Amino acid sequence: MALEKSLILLKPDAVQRRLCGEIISRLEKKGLKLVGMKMLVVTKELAAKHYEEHVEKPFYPLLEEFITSGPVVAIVVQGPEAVSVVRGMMGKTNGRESAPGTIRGDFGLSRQVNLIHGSDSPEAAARETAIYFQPEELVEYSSSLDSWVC
Ligand code: RTP
Ligand code: MG
Repeated sequence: MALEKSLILLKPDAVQRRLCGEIISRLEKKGLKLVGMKMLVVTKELAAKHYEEHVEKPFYPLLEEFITSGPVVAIVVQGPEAVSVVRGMMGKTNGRESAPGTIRGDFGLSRQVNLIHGSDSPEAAARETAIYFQPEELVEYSSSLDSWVC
């Protein structure tokens, strides 16, 4: 069982719809530990770095417009197999196809405006975390809950 970190963005629609608390609450209740969090507006340059795999795709202009349209909350969570755990909690990309019980399945109907980003591999998590956070902005702490929820 690998202890992993995952980089999460609560996208502009989550902020605009006042769903950040709800989503963070789900992550915390699952047992994931918050080890970094900040609010920022994603610039076009940052968007291109983050979504470098998509820059040449036909949907990128819309993705860029959406992700830079307002503030986001960037979060780093830590936990056992955190990357796949978070991806499971997010649901499929398209909210219409996401299962009930997932974040996108419960709160969204869109393929693009879909509330949350989560790293899709530990390597992506390391790359994306370095885009949004300086090393000193991440915290390390032990918690008595660790042994109960992991
Ligand atoms: P994310 O990277 O944001 O966690 O989402 P994902 O893995 O579920 O989906 P991905 O294929 O990586 O796409 C990145 C984001 O681009 C937008 N998108 N729009 N209009 C479209 O066809 C389309 N496809 C993707 C979504 O915001 C998606 O989350
Ligand atoms: Mg992705």
